Amino acid sequence: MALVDITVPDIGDFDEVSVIELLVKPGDTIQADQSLLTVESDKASMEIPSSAAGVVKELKVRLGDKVKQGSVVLVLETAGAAAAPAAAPVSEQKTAPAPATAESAAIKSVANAAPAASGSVEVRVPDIGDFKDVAVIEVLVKVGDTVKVEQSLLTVESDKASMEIPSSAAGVVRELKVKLGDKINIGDLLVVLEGASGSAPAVGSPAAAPAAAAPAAATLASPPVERTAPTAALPAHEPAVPTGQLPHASPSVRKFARELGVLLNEVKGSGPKGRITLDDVQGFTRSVMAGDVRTLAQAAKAPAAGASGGGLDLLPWPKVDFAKFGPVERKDRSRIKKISGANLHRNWVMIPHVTSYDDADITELEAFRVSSNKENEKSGVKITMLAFVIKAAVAALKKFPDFNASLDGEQLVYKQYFHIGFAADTPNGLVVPVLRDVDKKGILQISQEMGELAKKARDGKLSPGEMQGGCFSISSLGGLGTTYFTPLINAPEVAILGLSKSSMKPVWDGKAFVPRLTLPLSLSYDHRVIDGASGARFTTYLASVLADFRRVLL
Ligand code: CAO
Repeated sequence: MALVDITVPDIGDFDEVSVIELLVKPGDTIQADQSLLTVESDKASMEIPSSAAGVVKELKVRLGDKVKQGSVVLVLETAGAAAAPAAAPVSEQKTAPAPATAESAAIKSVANAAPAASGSVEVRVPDIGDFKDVAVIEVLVKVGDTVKVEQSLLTVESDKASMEIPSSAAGVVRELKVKLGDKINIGDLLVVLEGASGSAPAVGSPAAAPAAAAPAAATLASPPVERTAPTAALPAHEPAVPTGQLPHASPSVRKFARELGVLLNEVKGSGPKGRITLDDVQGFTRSVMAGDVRTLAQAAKAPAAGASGGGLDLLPWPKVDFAKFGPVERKDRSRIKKISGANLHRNWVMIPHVTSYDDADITELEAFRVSSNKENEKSGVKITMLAFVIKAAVAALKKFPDFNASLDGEQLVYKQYFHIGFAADTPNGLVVPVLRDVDKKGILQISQEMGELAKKARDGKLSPGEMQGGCFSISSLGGLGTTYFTPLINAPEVAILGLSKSSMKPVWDGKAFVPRLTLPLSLSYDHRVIDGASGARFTTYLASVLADFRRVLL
């Protein structure tokens, strides 16, 4: 065991910098290279790493203290002999690249701002020390933005440090030459500014940052955003940092937030000058998990609960001891039932269903079906009414394309293919195989493929691909009975047709009641996409085609 003073390493041109964040406390076990504190000058912030591993015995600095190279930061109890000299931590020499100081970066960026076409200036990546192929993790400006000299244009990150790249000139962004994820190097073109008003004035005296002893992480920050009231989090809808301004946080906090999927501009910083700390990100995450706060993304997806009527606010499911009332047997639900049940529940809750009911006169069609089956007896393919309804449904989908669409955010996707799903009853539950390109197939082929798919469904041999890509579904209970029912839409489709058992009904022909074979139709549609009038037109047209298929030729 040895007690070791951990001191501030060579931090380049920084003379005296303020401690703005303490990242460890007495009793903490730390690793070599772990960040101990964040310091900040008026231009840049950086994290000071430990040169050794051990347990923190005593902190020698407080928030607001000024430190410089050689200042003792803390006393560490290490397992072995004394740690490596603080000013040249071994791990940093090996792994940490040397970010240029803010001053040197700004000055070098001047040299890299070159006039392009008249009135425009190309801003390039300044000298960023040893950084090579650093990834763009934030683009802070967009085409049309007016930027000032020194305003941060983007944030880049290596495996050890992140830094902001300042603009060397002022003007309006005419072209943005980088995007998220791009890898950039010194001299790469970043933006073309129009109406550029010249390059950055030199800040301080130029001096090269010593490569070997640079801190493990540094952020070349634009002037910090002024924020006062420190709170951990705030309800969504209000970004904590106004759009266009950069949340102020150290690289490790940024990395932590990114790992959690937290957007820093939604987190209110409690550190000096509104800096976002690790605790702020954790506090924000806890609040979101507890439901006290919604992220902007959540708020955009769902209406607010409470006064506005959003949120289901349901009673818990009743818990009943059924055995108290008589003998019971428990069985696990089948895998298909669990999957289809979850899908049906979502569709029922999320889609505003309307069902319209109609009757189709299929007297002539049934006669044709029976005679066709006789003619095709040898083929072994049996034609059922469902095959005709599938074909008639495609004619209706062509006439009313809204029914062949899907909702995608604020857009409707109109499909130009006609794949029809049909609900198949199997011993394990309901599945919906899909017949492809029905518009290009005849009744015999449809019947044959339907028979094959239905058999596969019953045998549990349908592949996932055979149940995907449907545009519209049909659920036929015709072989079983029922008069009408409400079929549930198979999202992301927007409509489904239910068929019940056909029966002879007396129909008034203007002079007398005549017996007609009547097929009950139940059409459910998504009212967000289809209005009631369209629903009525669809079933009316469908019924008319089933009554006389020649209508599709009109
Ligand atoms: N009216 C009167 N009779 C009908 C009919 C209708 N609308 N539809 C079918 N029939 C008759 C058929 O002509 C056949 O008669 P025969 O045995 O005399 O030839 C009999 O009913 C059985 O038909 P089928 O069910 O074998 O064939 P199909 O093409 O109509 O249906 C399939 C195929 C796979 C869709 C069906 O077997 C099935 O599984 N249906 C259940 C679907 C379901 O569960 N839907 C509910 C989903 S929501 O929970």
